[in-house]
Amino acid sequence: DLERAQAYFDDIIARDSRIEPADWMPEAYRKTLTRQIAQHAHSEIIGMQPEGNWITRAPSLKRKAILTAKVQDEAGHGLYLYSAAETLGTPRDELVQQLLDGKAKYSSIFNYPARTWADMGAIGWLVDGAAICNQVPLCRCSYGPYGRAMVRICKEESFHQRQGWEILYTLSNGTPAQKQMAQDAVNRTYGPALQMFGPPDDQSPNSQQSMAWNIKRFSNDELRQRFVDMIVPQAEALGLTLPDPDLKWNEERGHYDYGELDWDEFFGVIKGHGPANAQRLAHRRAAHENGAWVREAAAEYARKQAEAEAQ
Ligand code: FAQ
Repeated sequence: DLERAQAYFDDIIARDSRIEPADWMPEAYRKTLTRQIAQHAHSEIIGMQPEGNWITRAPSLKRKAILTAKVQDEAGHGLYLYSAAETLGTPRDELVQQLLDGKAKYSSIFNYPARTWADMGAIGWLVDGAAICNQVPLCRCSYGPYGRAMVRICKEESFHQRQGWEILYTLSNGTPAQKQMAQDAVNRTYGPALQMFGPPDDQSPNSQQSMAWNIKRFSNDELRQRFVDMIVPQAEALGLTLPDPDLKWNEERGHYDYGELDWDEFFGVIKGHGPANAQRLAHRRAAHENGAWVREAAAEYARKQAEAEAQ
């Protein structure tokens, strides 16, 4: 029977069709998707912090309203993704607990502090830009609930990227000090944004299998290259430079060459040693504890509703 189930699964993958929650799937497929979707959800929730930190200091009412909306979108993405992850069988409170215990990864990028208002621009342009590049192919992920969640999330990320670009454009065309602030933010964010695509292909243990299962459609390095090719002309339009002396057009390859990234730094950050890891987790734990009464109230309400219905 197991053989038949495996053959059915293999056939769905070979036809580039979709696996749904009630379908049989190999345990390793379930495990890798639970890891990736939960890591993605945690990233959205932890990713609210660098920007949430700037809401009270946004330079105008309009900018404050826009930033508040963006951070709310990230919360929505996180909850949406936890729901997609739950369809694989691990309850949300267990996934959240893994994050609070420091056992689950979330994107390396959110372990860097957001130092100035210009970081709101650089995060929108580069971090959301990298997120879109990585997530558009995930709309075609073989696992139905994840692929469908990605469609809506990508639409919102596109708006996020445009708002970041517009912040940088305004600063870049402002006073010399504002332009410098924009350039400094880009200088700080560029390398870590490129590392969002994950380790180089030859150090990426999951890529090959995830691509064979149609979870990932492109390798980490392929998507990183696509992102670099996309942002070079955008940086020119902004009047800003990218902090990489090796960045240059390669006629033969039809792509931009770019310099080696600091992979020691990357592996340090994902092991928990980045500049803001401890602060991000401490803040998330405090928020979780402060929200305990909401969970208790919701559970009590659900209990009373069920009791009333049973009568
Ligand atoms: N940071 O074998 P691979 C956002 C881990 S966008 C931390 O290559 P895989 C929007 C990896 O999990 C950011 N850990 O792994 C937003 C694995 O862990 P393991 C979130 C990383 O899965 C914008 C190990 O290293 N987006 O939040 C990173 O095939 C602005 C080996 O790596 C997603 O999560 C990293 N950068 O490829 C919010 C997208 N890279 O097995 C707020 C979905 C790798 O040791 C503000 N995820 N690891 O436990 C993916 O596409 C994939 O999981 C990759 C990694 C491409 C990230």
